[in-house]
Amino acid sequence: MLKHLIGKLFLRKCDFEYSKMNKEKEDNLCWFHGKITREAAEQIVIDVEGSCEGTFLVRESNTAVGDYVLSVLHEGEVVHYQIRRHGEDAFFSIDEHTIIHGLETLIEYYQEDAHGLVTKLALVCKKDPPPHDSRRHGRTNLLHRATKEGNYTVVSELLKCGYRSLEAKNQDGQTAVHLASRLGKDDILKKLIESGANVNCRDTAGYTPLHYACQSNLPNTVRVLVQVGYANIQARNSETGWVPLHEAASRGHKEVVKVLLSLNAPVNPRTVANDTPADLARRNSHLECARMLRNYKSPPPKTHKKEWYHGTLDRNEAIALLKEYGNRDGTFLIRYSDRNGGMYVLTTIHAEQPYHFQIKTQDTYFFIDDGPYLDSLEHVIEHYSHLSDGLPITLQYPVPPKPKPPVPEMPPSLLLNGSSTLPSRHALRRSPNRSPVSPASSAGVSPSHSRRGSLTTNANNNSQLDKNHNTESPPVPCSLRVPPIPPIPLLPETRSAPSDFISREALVLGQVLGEGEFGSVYKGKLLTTEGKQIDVAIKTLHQEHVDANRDEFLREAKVMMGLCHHCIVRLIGVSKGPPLLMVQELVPLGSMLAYLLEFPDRVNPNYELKVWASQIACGMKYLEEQRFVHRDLAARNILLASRHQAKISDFGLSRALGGGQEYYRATRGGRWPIKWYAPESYNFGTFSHASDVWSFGVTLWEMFSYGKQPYGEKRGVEVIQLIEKGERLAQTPSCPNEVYRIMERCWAYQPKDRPTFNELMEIFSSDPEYINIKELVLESTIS
Ligand code: ACK
Repeated sequence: MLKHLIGKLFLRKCDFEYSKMNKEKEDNLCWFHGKITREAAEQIVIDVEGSCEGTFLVRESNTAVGDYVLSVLHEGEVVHYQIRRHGEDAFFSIDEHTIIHGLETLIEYYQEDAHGLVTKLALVCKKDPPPHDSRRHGRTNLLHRATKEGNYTVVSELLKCGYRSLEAKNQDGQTAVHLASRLGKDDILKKLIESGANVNCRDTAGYTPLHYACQSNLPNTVRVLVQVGYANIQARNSETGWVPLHEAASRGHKEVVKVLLSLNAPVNPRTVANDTPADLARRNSHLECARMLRNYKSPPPKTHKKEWYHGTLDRNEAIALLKEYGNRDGTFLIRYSDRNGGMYVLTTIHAEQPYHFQIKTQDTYFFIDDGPYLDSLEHVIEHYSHLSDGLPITLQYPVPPKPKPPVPEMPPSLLLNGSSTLPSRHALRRSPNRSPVSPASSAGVSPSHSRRGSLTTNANNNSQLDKNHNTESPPVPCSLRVPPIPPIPLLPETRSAPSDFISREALVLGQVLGEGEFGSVYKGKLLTTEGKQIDVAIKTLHQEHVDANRDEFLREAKVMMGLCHHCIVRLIGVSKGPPLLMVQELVPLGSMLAYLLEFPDRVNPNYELKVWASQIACGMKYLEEQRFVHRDLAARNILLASRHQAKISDFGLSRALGGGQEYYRATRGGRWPIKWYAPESYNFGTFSHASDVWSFGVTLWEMFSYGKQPYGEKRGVEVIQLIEKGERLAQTPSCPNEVYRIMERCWAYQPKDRPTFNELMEIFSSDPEYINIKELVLESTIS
């Protein structure tokens, strides 16, 4: 019966006869000797008739499954090269940098030229052609033909007889599984899968069978491949990076898109050109499909942060924890790393080897390398627990954080006795992502702020300094004079309550400026009611922080709503989200601390630093008039609008003073920046304008030391002991004597002995060095 059927197939297809040329080509491929020993290989290469320089054979590796070995004759000796297989597909390499699709293509490559081997390959020691599953392409065989014809009977008869060429590839590098998937021959496909055929192999064009089922709009075939064959739903085309969802979306195949999503395909994978499926659908005018993808809500993740998130941890600490936890393949944790400006890192184990992957953010998404955009850290873990998708292993065993000692209620006077419950330096940092306060930066590593290009000075800065009409403040010295801030036609003039919600549609998120405490800060555009676009900074509250920090985030917005001063970053409004967004004026040069670390040579201690000091004091005086205490005044929280304008930001810890009260008493501890705190704050939890003045002194010290970390590596508890003993931060070489004397006054133990912000503003703006201020400004605008 089989013979008869096959006969019919042979007769109908004249193209089945292979040409002489093909035959020769195939003969040339007969360098494969199966699983022979190293010694046997050497014998064959030396003894073969006509043996010469470059005589070679390929054999199966005896040590690593799936690998091969090339044995080649060079100057009378046989040299052996391991041919490593990459992944399950037919990708191979001898040297790490040259990965080639198909063992036969790899051999051809080294036949053309030595490409770093001891010699180029010449004479073939003839035996068999390489195994099908190692090849890039081959020629059409009976199984291909029967599959194409949809002849289930022939296919099943062939497979029943133990047909050896299940993985054989045709001229296009396609296997029978490719053909069945492309043509929707689902019965045949199931049969092939049942017989153990590989569903994830790639053809010459880099496509897997699932790519073809999606291209051909075959939802049922897609189901068979994924549910029966466990096809990799995230297989990327080796050149374009397209995954099956890109194929379906770009063609507007909505049903297939739905099936893929229902089978847990992530909705936002990215091509090499960074396109998501929705981008491709829109570009090809499949608008309904694009809308469907855009509106798709990924299912809520089943995992929770508390199972694997460790906060700030360096790589050695992380590796030690994984080891402690058994060091099994797929053991993992997420940590926050202070390096390079701060980022989340996934640390996992494969074959006892630790791997670290940066988790980057873009808009409100999280992603690893060229992997899909995912909605939250939890979604990242969920995704990589189902699929390795480029990682060496799927995530399997979360390492939970060790319980931390509770943060003490204030007043923590006990801490003075050296209690170890004081939060660590990491925990005290309010905005961990601002690397300048991290250990790395204190060791002299400055953060990379690519957006901070060369400083743009323009003539306006000069004229701004000459103008003298800030309507809210009394007449101020020339360094503090700026034109009034024009109102943005979006908020009512009163701006008294955060009811000024900005619709999400009016906002366009651009590049990430940096990482805030609860989420990224983006540069963006705001469309005003007048149809204008203004540059803004957009602070986000990541989904994972919403529950814990929504109130604090909104409180910051509420404080800022009531403030309007040129030395204070202005809040424009809030977008309710999700995600919750805070829209602020864009302060183009970013944090003063980063600027000091990055461009110390652009900052003159007798000009810029004194101008900024006077502006900070001016902003703080205004804050005092509004009866707010800031509680987090530090160089990291001062932003620079230009080299001539500093602004106070980060009001997350700020509090309003109640009627007639001179201080605010905190009832809870938390991540307190102890190194910036006055004795009455760390001892009794009281915060006043005078305690802000202490912090101002520490900020001055940071400025005049060009971004050094106060008290170096000392821990909070040690700093407290030092202050209590009467010691203070030491004068640094770049700090003028008269400025250091001001700092010392700010650090008077008794609050009443410290200068006021009004006095500080006066001191800095009437500094005798200021006599030449105009010339300095003029010089800087010309240079
Ligand atoms: O030094 P940076 O680039 O400046 O990094 C931090 C980061 O976001 C986290 O706070 C930047 N940033 C915050 N608010 C603003 C703003 N209003 N304008 C410009 N950059 C901002 C800050």
